[in-house]
Amino acid sequence: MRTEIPGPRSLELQARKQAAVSAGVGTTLPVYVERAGGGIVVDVDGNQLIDFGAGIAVVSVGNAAPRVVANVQQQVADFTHTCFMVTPYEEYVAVCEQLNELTPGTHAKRSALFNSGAEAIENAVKIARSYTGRPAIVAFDHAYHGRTNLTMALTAKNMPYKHRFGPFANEIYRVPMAYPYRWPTGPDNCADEAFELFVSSVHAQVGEENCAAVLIEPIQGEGGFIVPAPGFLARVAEWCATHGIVFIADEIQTGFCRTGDWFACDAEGVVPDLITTAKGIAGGLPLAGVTGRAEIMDSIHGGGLGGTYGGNPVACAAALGAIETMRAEDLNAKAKHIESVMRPRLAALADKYEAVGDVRGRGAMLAVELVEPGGKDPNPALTAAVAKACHQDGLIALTAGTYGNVLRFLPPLVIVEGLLREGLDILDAAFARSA
Ligand code: PLZ
Repeated sequence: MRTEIPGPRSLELQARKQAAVSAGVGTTLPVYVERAGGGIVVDVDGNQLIDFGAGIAVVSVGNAAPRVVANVQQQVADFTHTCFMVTPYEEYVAVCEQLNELTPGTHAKRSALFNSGAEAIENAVKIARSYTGRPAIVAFDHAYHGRTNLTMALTAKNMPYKHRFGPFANEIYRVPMAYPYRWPTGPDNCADEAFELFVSSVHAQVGEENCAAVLIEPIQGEGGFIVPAPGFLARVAEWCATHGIVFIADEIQTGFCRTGDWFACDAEGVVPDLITTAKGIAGGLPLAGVTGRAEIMDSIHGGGLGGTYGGNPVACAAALGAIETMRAEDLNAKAKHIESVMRPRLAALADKYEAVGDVRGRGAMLAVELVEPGGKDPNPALTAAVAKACHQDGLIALTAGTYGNVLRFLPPLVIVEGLLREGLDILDAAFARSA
């Protein structure tokens, strides 16, 4: 660190931001970035911050990853846009081939590309409704699926995502999540009871025959890195299959090696009918996808899916570079290694501080949930204090959770172990100062 955080140059830029950018667009840590790599963000004041956020689970291959940079530079020089719906190009097809190969299941698949996670979700819903001819979509407590009108309706949390932005899209129904730490009768009963509640709620409040899709994050992201009780996902998927309901896995945050597998569903052998991807897919360029069973994806009328920029050639070239990096550098193994370094350190925090109620996650998607000592009341004040202390010492740490009481860690998968350990030392010190 060279200056206080934020430094003088960042403060100047933040003043310009306040004068030019809508106040509705927040900044977690207002240091302005000059350049970034595999785990370090350098700001305009010359401070070097350790990155435990990866731009919210995006730059898994690192910032400005060499294969991404090379592919993008070549593509920008060749052509930047034609619109795939007008005159197509190979890069789009190649990304879809990769998605069809890498996503769970060996059945015939097709993909379509979009620009953002929310847009992928919107399209997955369109596809499921068209295929089934049914209206209802079931989503879960603590879910996050985006900020567009339909995806706000699917997102559970009011502040800041939905507050005053209604009315929301209809035919969205919410059911309880199998959240082991907060399951009323304890974690051991969670999978069974949550599944029974899911089935009875959908039956009583929606009706199976009205239900187009069940949409779930296999590990909930913004909602607080909630890992559903083991077996829950598989049972929900199986139940959907028996009722002709499309099971959609939102792997926008969990996908592309983040959890130590190509997709989080892999760990439980769950094969979704449709899967949405974004974030990690393209090393920081905006790209998203919907991948699914060929009979579902091909049931849509010609011209029914698309958009001006969806599957932009530069973003596709970046994705091909990112996926090549994941394979060449075995980023699944890297994510598992990150977990092996981080989890014991987080467990040690839980031993030391009563306020650390739960340690959870998978691979390089780990979190601690902070509570009031002696119980389970959420402790957002301590969460904010620890995050702030991390920021002051040069660690980019993010919060999450319906109650704002989760500290989540999403380092780039290419981070070197020394930096990872240094970041954990900063976290230790932040707890020591705040807890
Ligand atoms: N589904 C599971 O995690 C994006 C949101 C940050 P977009 N999560 C980060 C914020 O505050 O806006 C996300 C996700 C899951 C969908 C999305 C939406 O993806 O690319 O942000 O639209």
